[in-house]
Amino acid sequence: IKNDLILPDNKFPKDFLWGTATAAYQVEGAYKEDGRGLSIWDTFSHKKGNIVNNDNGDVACDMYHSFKDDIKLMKDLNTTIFRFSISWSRIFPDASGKPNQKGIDFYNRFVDELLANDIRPFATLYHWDLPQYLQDKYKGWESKETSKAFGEYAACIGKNLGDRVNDFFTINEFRTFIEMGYGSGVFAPGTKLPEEKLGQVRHNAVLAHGLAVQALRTNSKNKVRVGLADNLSIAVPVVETRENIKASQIAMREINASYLTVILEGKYTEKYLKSFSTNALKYTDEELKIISSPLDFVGLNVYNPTHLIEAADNKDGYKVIPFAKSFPTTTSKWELIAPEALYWATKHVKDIWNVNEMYITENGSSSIDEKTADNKIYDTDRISFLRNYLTQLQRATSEGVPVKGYFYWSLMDNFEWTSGYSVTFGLYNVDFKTQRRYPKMSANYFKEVATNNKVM
Ligand code: GBH
Repeated sequence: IKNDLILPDNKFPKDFLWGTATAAYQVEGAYKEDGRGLSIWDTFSHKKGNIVNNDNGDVACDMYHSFKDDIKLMKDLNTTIFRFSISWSRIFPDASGKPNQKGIDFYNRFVDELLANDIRPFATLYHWDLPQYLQDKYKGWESKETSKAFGEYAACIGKNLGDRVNDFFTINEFRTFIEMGYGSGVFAPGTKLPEEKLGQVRHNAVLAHGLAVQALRTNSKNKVRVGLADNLSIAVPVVETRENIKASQIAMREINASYLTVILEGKYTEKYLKSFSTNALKYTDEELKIISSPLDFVGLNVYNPTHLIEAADNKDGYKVIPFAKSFPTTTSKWELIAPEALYWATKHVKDIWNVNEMYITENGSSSIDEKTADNKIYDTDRISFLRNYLTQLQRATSEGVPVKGYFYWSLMDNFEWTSGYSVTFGLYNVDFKTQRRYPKMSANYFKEVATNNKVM
């Protein structure tokens, strides 16, 4: 064996940031503490039959109490950024419109602890836990009153945290909480609306995003930076020919028409508008301006591609190719393993919309995470997943795609929505009886990546 072993040269740009992510309802627990009001996810998960094993987030990872220790885990991983979400119903528990100081104090303590540990906080304002009173009073996102309330909540967060938190994401994954919460009804609040009515819900949510961008900027003491965390639909050229790549760009604008496209372009595509009958979608030019308020960065949650695209000589300019039945997935059937989604998502966003700062706000794998007799978790499938996805992200950054940081989903196992605690994404395993955390082998892997700033 020669001594001059040449190691793979797959570094990320210098200053690239590494971190992990969580969301309030999935980790905090303490659902009645310090004046927190109920959210639609409390109501939904307390109803029998909605969640696997009838699990709920009443206790979850109890991060409300354990955050100091959990921040140590972030340090152990050598990460320097952390993405968390704020529970709206801790801040505005009820219809009185009065903010709850104890809720604000919790996030003050949490943020101060992150800063004391040199971890830069990235706060998400909405990760699906709508205050129940807004659902009861206005049918939640079916009404623009909820969009306005979101603007007021953002103003309050700006006032209270905007002196120490510099980076905000408004809304996490429009597509998921709207299509599943108000379309198929399998997520909270469990509403089932026809497509024709869903357009208004989508519009009200992107309007809320725009109002929050403005409110955060005007109410924060510092010059805060604002973006969103979108699980954009991802068009991948089925074969990477010039024609297919072009076609996938065309597809990309269309399949994201109701969220990212309108936010970045300030208008709905013609094709999208044509899918509604006259007056089904109520909006004004003024609202389109608010929706497209300039952003500092775009966050992308990337797990799987949604469309495989081939060039076609038809009116759309592209053709959608079906996913093979045998397409590989993680333990979650929706999570098709296609690392190139990370490359194409970021490259398309740069090429189509000229976005010059992006973060991967979520990416991660659900695995079986079986424990060996000596209590170890050799989640080698998660390591392989990460290596392959990060290789594609490195491919993008090495070509100049401006991705500045990556948040692994998730720091630790947590309440995985309708799957309850049966599906795990964490780098740390959580024993939900004792609340003890155990590093999986992937935690060591991720630490190597963060330390060396390269694919390992
Ligand atoms: C993200 O959603 C969420 O932001 C995060 O909270 C979540 O924990 C993480 O991913 C892992 O899931 O069960 O077949 O009906 C990712 C997009 C959309 C994927 C909804 C799961 C449910 C499919 N998610 N989807 S199914």
